[in-house]
Amino acid sequence: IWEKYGCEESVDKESFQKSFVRHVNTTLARSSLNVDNFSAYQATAHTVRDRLIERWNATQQAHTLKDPKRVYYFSLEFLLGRSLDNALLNLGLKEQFGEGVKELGFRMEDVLEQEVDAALGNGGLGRLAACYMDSLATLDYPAWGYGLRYTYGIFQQRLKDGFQMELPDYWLNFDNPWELPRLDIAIEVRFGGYVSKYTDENGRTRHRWEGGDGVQAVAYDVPIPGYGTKNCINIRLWSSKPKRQFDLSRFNAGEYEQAVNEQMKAENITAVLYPNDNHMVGKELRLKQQFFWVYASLADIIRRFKKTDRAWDQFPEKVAIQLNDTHPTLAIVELQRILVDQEGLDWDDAWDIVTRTFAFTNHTVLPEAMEKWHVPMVEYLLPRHMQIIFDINLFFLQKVEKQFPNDRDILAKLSIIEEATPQSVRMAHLAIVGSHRVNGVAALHSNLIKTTIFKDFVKFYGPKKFENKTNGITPRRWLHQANPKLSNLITEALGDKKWLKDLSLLKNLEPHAKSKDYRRRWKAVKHSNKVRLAEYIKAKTGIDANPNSLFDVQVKRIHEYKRQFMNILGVIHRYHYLKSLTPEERRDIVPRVVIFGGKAAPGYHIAKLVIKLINSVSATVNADESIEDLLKVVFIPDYNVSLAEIIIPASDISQHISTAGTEASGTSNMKFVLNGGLILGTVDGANIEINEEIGDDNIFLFGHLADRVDDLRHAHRYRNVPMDPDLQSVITSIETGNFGDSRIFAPLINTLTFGKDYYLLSDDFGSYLDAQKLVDEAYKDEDEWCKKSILCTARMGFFSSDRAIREYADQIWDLKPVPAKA
Ligand code: 26V
Repeated sequence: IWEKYGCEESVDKESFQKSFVRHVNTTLARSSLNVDNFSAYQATAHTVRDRLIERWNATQQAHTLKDPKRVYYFSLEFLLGRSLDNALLNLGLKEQFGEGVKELGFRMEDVLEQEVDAALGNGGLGRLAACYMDSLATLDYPAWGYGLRYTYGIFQQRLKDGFQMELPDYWLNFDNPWELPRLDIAIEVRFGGYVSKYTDENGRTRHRWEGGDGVQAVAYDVPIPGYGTKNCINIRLWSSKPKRQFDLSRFNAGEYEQAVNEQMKAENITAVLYPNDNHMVGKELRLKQQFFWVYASLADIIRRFKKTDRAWDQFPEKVAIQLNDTHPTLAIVELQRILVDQEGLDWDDAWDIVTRTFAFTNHTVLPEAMEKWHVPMVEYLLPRHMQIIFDINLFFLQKVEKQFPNDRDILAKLSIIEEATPQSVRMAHLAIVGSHRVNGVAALHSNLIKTTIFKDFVKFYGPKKFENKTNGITPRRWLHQANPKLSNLITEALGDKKWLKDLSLLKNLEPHAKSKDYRRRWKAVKHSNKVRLAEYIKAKTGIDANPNSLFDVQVKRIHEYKRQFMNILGVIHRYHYLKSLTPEERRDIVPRVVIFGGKAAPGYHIAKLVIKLINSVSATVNADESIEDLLKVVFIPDYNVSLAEIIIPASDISQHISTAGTEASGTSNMKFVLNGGLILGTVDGANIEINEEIGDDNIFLFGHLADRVDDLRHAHRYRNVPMDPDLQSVITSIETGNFGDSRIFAPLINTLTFGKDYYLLSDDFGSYLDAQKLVDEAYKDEDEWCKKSILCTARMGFFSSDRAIREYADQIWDLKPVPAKA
């Protein structure tokens, strides 16, 4: 019977329609008379889901049979965006299903628009995890992601009078066809309790973590299909639920309401994604999320390992765990606890297994983003783990002392415990000590961590433990899916779609930059993408963005270090300049639409003021008829993955202008250039490597270098550095009230004065304006610009997440592909 019925469902148009109708009638319980676009989306999604599940099963079965080493990617954030279009393209079903849905009376574009984003992440770190899952699946690596299934993803952003408002993102309002609930996979996680000591049968002193309150972690699996392979990997997201068993003694004691309330609290743990990006807030619930997640994930991994009856010392030969930033660092402690307390291994043997298992990726050097947890809080929630952390630190510092006798200074610097009141656990230190490899995410960043925040660790371990893995992006979503017209034009030039699996093949586009006809068609694609974005802008903001203008884009989280403030101050400068021109002079001006998008953390007041200033400038400039179409300013609300897919293909120039040394890598810079957009940027993060690949002629770099930053900051603090005069006049203009009541902007303007300007806007403003002039000049020669655009795309092969994942697999995980059977 299994053989007879277990065959794969076919994927032609007719079988799609059959399945669509069946899902409408059964899954949705609707009649054919009652199908709107949303139901059509659901029926299509369920049809695709069925195909995904077949592949998911085949892949997991192949992996179970072969029992290869697996990598587990631990990330608190997976910023997946929408799944339907991606799944259709990766499975190669877009055409048949598109035809099928059309004959049923729907347009695929409308159907795709119905899906809400899975927005379980803040920004770069979460989207990187999503790109890496796409590459792991595409390259047939045996991999799983582990994360949390937040009930509320990143908040939705609305604007009210130009101010950001946050609304809850209740994304699970309707059923989510992209997850497979595994209600049978439930793991009890505990908090609190106490540690008891005992002597075992061999006379050894042992510890046991006992008592405490339990909640359940329930698994939800999210299938991730590879492109051009049958392989389909899994992201397992945990959701917190009350324990099945209530504490009966509480009920008997008449504490019904209290007992029920406590059970309800269990659900809080995975209720909400913390909306901070690059800023640590020491909330107890956040620590609970972290422990809940790593405890359940490790229990799951160990259950799988134990099925194969191997000795513990083989664990690192079967399991690699990548820590996406410090958020999952407690996994190091939890594995040590399991091995020592539960499995009875000696401390040193256990620690050897632990350190061979873990590797750690650092994503930021900003001091305010470094995770630290107060010792009393850790002690109260996780008493045994706190003891183990102290022991890990003790044994580590003993080794440090041996290597550097009588150097108290280095002990204090390297210690996992920060000696303040109260003491804190420095999670990055714990992650380094418990991992065999530490990596940064772009060449400059990886060097910086070795010479700044982790330099004392390099003294102790030597440089080899620290390496670089430059980030990458998936070309499937960020070109093929987001920019289908460009994708087709590329495929036509290259003869086939192989480039989607080997992005280095894009280099064969270079000769086409010389073809006038190819350039014409390349330009036409960019133009139609700009028309699409202009329509979106009109619909959402009412602003007319002329697609014949230069589209200048900065979309990313709003943060002082990313300097959206500098961008809008530059816009004001441009506005004044335009107003000073005579009609003849104006004829020579390239019209610009300056587009902003991005969310500010709800508690980050300065970032929120930047949004307000952008909207105030937008209101003034757009209403000023005297400058006509020469300048428009747009803030697109609620920037997210789906919006990025519309915005990025439509940009002529995008801005990546962080203070040198502060943006670890950036990944949207890669997305823009891959789509033939030029970049205006500082010498920071991956901009530097992009420059190396695409050449000086195709990028606009400006500003001070990272090695100057300390001196410049010092000067602001202790000397009277005059403000750049152009910047001064822009500030004066704001203060005069040209953009509304200036009093609200005082805290923002104060960041530049009073001896601060921590992000060095004044120091870079002159060269920023110069670089902008070069952009204006270059854009006047449309044909030359188009050549640059083609060369940009052609030279971006290196930045595929496939390349990045291969480097991780070969150099950190020692992982080999295992193709699922066709
Ligand atoms: C840090 C923290 C600190 C504690 C509170 C919550 C929270 C949430 C996220 C993070 C991660 C911040 C680091 C981050 O997102 N870094 C970005 O990582 C990208 C991928 O490597 C990189 O391209 C960006 O340059 C970097 O800012």
